[in-house]
Amino acid sequence: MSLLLDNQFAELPADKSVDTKTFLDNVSTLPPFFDCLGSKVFSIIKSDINGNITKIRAVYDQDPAKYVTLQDIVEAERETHKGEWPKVGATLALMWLKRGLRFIQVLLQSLADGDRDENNPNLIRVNITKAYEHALKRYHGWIVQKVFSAALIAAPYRSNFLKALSKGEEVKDEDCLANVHLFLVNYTPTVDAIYEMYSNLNAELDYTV
Ligand code: EIS
Repeated sequence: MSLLLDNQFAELPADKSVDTKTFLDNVSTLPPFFDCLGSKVFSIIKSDINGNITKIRAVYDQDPAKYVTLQDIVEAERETHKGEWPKVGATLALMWLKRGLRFIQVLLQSLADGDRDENNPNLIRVNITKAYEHALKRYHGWIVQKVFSAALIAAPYRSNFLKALSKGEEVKDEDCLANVHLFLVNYTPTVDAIYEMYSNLNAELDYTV
């Protein structure tokens, strides 16, 4: 059994709009996964991502018929918050959430592609570092980059990580990675679509935390 395939993301429609409810249901399945990673440092990340999801859901729940797609929310907030936007509300929460989602995407893709440190084949630090440099590093000042370094040291071994993705069962690497690959089929276009929306609406910010 594969944790990822139990939580397969929905296929995007032709106009690449992301249905808010389906998206929230899909991403809500990701945070519990952090619990099987062990170290406390992952609880910081889990609560940050949970906070983003809660914020977006709170806006959606106010008026589900109005906020059918994620773009509906971002555009409505642009009208309501004017000067403060986009550093406000669900727009800000989704801006950060999509970076965490991109991190996960690049990490999984790198594992599926077989990127490895030949000297330490059971470590996934090269994969994690690749994901971090791609998705998050430029938004982090030196203190948060130090938190990243701590997370890197606490990162699980490759074998344990793949086992966690297979819900604790011993599954052959190639079977697990085939599932990762399948998961990415809908996941990657969803993350891409959110990035594209932020770029089209000029909603992206590049301040550091
Ligand atoms: C945002 O956080 C809030 O999310 C947002 C709002 O408050 C805004 C205000 O500016 O700030 O400060 C947070 C930032 N979030 C900004 C930092 C949190 C800790 C980050 C630690 C870095 C660790 C990097 C990852 C290392 C992981 C190793 C993995 C080993 C397996 C399957 C693993 C998946 C890991 C996924 C990691 C995603 C990290 C996401 C961090 C996002 C971030 O940088 S609001 O809140 O608007 O909702 O109120």
